Amino acid sequence: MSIIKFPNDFEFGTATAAYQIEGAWNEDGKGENIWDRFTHVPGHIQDKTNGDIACDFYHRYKEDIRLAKKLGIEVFRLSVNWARILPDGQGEVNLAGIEFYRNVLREIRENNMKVCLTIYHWDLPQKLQDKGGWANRDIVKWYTDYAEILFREYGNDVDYWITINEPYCIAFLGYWTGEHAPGLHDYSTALQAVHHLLLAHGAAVKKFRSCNLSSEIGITLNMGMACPENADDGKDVEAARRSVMAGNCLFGDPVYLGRYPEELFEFLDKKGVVLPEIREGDMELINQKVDFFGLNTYTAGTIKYDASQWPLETGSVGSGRERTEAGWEVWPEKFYELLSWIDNRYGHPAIIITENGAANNDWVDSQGKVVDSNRIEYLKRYLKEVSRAVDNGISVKGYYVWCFTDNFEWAYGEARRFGIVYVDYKSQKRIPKESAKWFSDVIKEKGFEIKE
Ligand code: IFM
Repeated sequence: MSIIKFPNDFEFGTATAAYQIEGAWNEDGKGENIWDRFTHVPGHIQDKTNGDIACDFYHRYKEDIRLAKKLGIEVFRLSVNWARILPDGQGEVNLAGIEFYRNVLREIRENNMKVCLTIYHWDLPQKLQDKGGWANRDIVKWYTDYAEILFREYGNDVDYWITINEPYCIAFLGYWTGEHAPGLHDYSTALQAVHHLLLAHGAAVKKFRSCNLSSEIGITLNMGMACPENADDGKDVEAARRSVMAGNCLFGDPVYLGRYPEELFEFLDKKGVVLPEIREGDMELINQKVDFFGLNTYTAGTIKYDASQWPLETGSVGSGRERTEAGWEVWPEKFYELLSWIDNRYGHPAIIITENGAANNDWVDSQGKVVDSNRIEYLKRYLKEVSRAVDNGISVKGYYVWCFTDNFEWAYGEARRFGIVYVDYKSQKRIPKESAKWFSDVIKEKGFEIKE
């Protein structure tokens, strides 16, 4: 048995996002967003559910926030639904929306938790999508105007501001594979969207600095390490390298180093992808100083060369490890490798793990308990690697479990449960799972025991 210990000022939290929990999709003046539109089209969501009600957080936020407090959560991460603030995405402000988030933030603070607020977690107002969404460069202004409203309204009531959650998923799942809203299929447009997302991030950070707030700001990137299926095959090795460039460097390099990975752009150019239009001053705008690196990570990849996979020619194969219910391999050692890769490449940034967790086949047993031992095991193994990173001088400041309550898991609907609190979607009853109790003890002790 060994003891894993975290520093006293290490912050433990939970994370969630507006569309996934709020419901109230058409209440109190909220406008339609791309996920409202997308989920209402049959065939888009695997289990045919949608986020119209989700966890009904809009009406039950007090109950949920108090439960988080009871469990000892230190940071409560959530996001703002853009169309609740600006029903058309720009122009007239919906005061009921402003009031809603003011009440939510007050409730979190009154319960002595810190607030981590994501400005954009995938729910673009439909009116802006009608104008091209993230493919239209005007979105940099639309987004910055929206962010400025939040800075002015909520300012220092937020401890950690996150500009954008996972630009990779927004661009590539939304504009290339079409699994996510708005459901489009064009690689070059996705790449252009990446550039606009990063510009919007930079412009918002600049605006934030001009507001003279004392809170912190950063972006959340989803990253993972990849290794070749066959380390002796040069093509597999190159493919794995390309996968890291397209998944990690494409986002981290412009934000931290002020440039796109040239080798990747050369490769894509040769494959016929239209590279993004980059204007003078763009890279400087993206390359703003940020206060922390928000990292979401769940698994790692084994990559082989696959000529049929245009344009990257990378194929993903399994490595035989255990998988969570999301089908993602449990590979904690790669978490450590990723943290040290970020530390080296981006000059020792302060890192907050803004999401990590496991989907599990959870159900309520005859005693009314949800015994999610696999999730506890996953969290133990991943947190052990976080602690190893901290002990080795990597600046990891916090760790947020994805997610607090079970919630609407995008294209998979309600079927994939990631929460440490079970939600019965019919009755809206909440049941803290065994993992919530375990996590609560970890926070209390700033550590836990693990069998070696
Ligand atoms: O549910 C998502 C979240 O919205 C973004 N990061 C990954 C989670 C699990 O898929």
